[in-house]
Parts: sequence; structure tokens; C-alpha cells
Amino acid sequence: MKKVIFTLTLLLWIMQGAFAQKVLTRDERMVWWREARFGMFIHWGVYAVPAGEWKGQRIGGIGEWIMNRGKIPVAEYQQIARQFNPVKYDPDAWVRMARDAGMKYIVITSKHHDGFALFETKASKWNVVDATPYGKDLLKPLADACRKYGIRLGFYYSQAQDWNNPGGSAARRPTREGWANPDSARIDAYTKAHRGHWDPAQETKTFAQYIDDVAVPQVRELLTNYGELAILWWDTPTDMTDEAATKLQSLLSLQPAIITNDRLKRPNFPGDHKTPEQRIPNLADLDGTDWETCMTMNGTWGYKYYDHNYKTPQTLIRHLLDIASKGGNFLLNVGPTAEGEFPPESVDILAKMGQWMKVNGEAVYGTKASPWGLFTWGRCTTRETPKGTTLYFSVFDWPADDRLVIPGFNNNLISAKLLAGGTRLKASVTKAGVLTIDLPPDAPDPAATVIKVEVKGRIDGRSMTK
Ligand code: H79
Repeated sequence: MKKVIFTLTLLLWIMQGAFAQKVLTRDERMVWWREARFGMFIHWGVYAVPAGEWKGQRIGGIGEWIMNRGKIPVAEYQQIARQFNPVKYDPDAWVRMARDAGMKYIVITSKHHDGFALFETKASKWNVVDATPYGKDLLKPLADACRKYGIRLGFYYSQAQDWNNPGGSAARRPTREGWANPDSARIDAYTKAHRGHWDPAQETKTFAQYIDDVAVPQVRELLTNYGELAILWWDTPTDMTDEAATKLQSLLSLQPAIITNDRLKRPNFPGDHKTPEQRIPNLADLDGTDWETCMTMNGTWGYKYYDHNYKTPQTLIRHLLDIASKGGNFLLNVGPTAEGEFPPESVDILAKMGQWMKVNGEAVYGTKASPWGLFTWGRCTTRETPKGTTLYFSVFDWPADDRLVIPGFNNNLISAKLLAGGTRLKASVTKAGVLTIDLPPDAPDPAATVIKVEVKGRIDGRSMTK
């Protein structure tokens, strides 16, 4: 009898563990994200068809804004979906390129401000299945590939701005200067009087109706139909109300481990992390909140065929190290073409960053911010180990005397070496607490050479900060 009761109790206990909906704390949800450090943003939509040019004119600014900046009428804009047929789309290859670059997660535009859904949806006909010759959900196979390669998947969703689904908001912006739309004076007057809209078709519903008819059902679809989701990335809360935000936020319970950003609505909906866009915060701006810098490789998020103004792999590697040294994440964008390919420059950048990360990723993943802030010659990240602390000094500008000198150093040294290759370096700490490391005469890696220093105990960098 005792045995039976014991077995039953055990069984009950096991079942409870399996079925109980565990409520995760924020710190528990953020564990993987804080370790990941590096992710891929993907901006993809029908705007990749005009690719920055409309009726023979190049429209300045970011490519995914072409409808707004050109004040293209809804019916006209929707025609371009007929040319959106990404037959070269290979989600497996996309995820492998992200993985091989050292990225741990992907965030893709499920719907940008132009309202076009890259997924099958019952809430609007303005989607890839119903409006394009391609006719298939683009997010499903991406979700499958992410699962296959162990890359976390997040969806960007423009919850407020929607220039095609009626009632969606539109940032109040004039017609792009230089875009010689003969009608621009009239359009801009209209836009001013119509909450940013430029086509009566955008106003056949209220914003509240748009939220109920499109945003809420679509977010529910996104949180239901693609398996486990890592991130919901909101954007531009133009015209958002607390009521609309509450409706959208409550859907997140469909994915108990999901992480969200701070762009659902301001204020009152801070989300899990901040989102500096196209910039890396200064140390003084940081207040302990998690943050992620999102950035383009060239000057646009959505593909523009004539933007070849790419940052170098060296710059981007240094950005990643700068961000990691300040305790943030880096979400680096790719804007695929309408055929479904990454631009060749992006492919090259990802490969080169991957080569660097393969050797030096240890200085990035799961590290903590620098206790000393920035150095003139480079950046520092740290990791606490059972033995003590590991410091990663990433050298950007090789010291002329081939020596790294770090004052305010109060720990006992265990070892110093080049992370790449493991060559041991001569290092010493003076009584006054100055760490000196002898470096080889030339920078082994022009992008960033990482010096790995192991010390006993924890670092107390407070004495060093300005
Ligand atoms: O998805 C990307 C952008 O499309 C989106 N956020 C990133 C991640 C974004 N939407 N609005 N903004 C960023 C800020 C507004 C920028 C603007 Fe402009 C300045 C709108 C009009 C002037 C940039 C330049 C867009 C059009 C012209």
C-alpha cells in the first residue's frame, strides 16, 4: 500500500512538473538574450521591388518608407505586390549565414509600416499569400530553419503605423524633398489635415477598428502559428492608446518566455529592453536597463538597389565590441532583395564578421560590461569564472610602444595571452596597481586583437571610473 501511494505521489509530482504553466521572471526570460549579444534584423517586404526608386526617380531616405515619402496611393502601391515573387528565397541559407556570422537570433519584419504581411493571415488580404504570385507564407519555413539550426526567432510587427490597412496610423511627414511629385503641395496639405494620411482609402476605418480588426488578430496569429517565439519587436507607437497597447500586450501570454522591446507605447509600456536606433549609447546614458542597438549595414533597412554605402566589417566588429563592453546587444540589419537574396555586400560582411567571431566570440558571448568604461585604444569585456575573472581587452589602435598599460589594477594576475592562437604574453602588475602587458610588434588582427587576461578574484573597477 505504502508503495502504491508513493508511486502515485511520484507520478502526480512528475505530471505537475510537465503541465504546470511556469511563470517566468524577467531575469529568467532574459538569460539567453543577455548572453547572445549579437542578432540579425531582417527588413523584407514588397518595398524591395521598387528598391528605392519610384517612376524613374530615386526617393531619398530609408527604402521601406518609400510609400510614405513618395505619398504613393494605396491602390498603386498594392500593384507592386504582383512583382513580389521571391523564388530565390532560401530560409535555410539565410539562417546559416546568420549562424555563421556568430548571430544567435533573428528578428524579421512580419509586417512593416506599409502593412504588408509576410505571413498567411485571415485579418487582411494585404499579405504574401493573397496578394503576390509567390503565394506562400514566408515566415513558416524561416521558423523551421531557425529551429533546425538553434537560432532564436523574433517577429518585428508595426502595430500602429499601417499605411495600407484602413485606420492604421501614419507618421506625419511631408513628401520627400527632391521627389518631384507635381501634386506634393496639395498632398502635404491633405496629410496635415488627415493625421498623416494621404489617401482617403487609409481612413475608411478608425484607429481603434484597425487595432481590433488587423493588429490584434495578426499578432495572435504570429504568436500562435510559428511555434516558440523569442521576441516581439514593436515599432513606432504613432497614435497608440493605452487601450490598444493593453490588448496587444495581453496577447503575449500566448508565449510565456517572449521578450519585447520598449516601442509598444510610451509611456506605461516599457517592455524588456530599450532600442537605440542607428546609434550606440554613451556610457553616461546607461541606467542599468537592458538595451539593444539596431543598425543598418548601409543606409537603409529595406533593400535599395543603389545604396552601396556599407560600413566595413572592421567598423561593425568594433561596434559589436563597443556595445558588448557597455553591456548591450547588437541587432544588425540585412535588407534582402525582392528575389529573396541577401545583397552581396551583406553576405561578405556577415562572412568576415563570422571569421572574426569564430576565433574571438569568447570575448563577446555571455560577457559582462567593462568595469573600467572605455579605453582610448579599445574596449574591455569580462567574465566571472570559478577561478576568478577573465578580462578581454580588445585592441583597436595598437599602442606605438607595443605595450598595454592599465592602471588601477588591484588583482593578482594568473595569465595573459592572445585569444587568437593562445600565445602567452609577458605581463606584470606593479605595487601601485598598474598592469602592463607586452604585445607583439604588430597588431595580429587589424579589426580588433583580443588579449585574454585571467586574474584571481573579482574586479573592483570603481577606483578607475572618471
Ligand atoms: O524599421 C526601421 C525603420 O523603418 C523604423 N524603425 C527601424 C527599425 C522607423 N520608423 N520610423 N523611424 C524609424 C523613425 C522615423 C524616421 C523618419 Fe524619416 C524621419 C521619418 C521621416 C523622417 C527616415 C527618413 C524615414 C523617412 C525619412
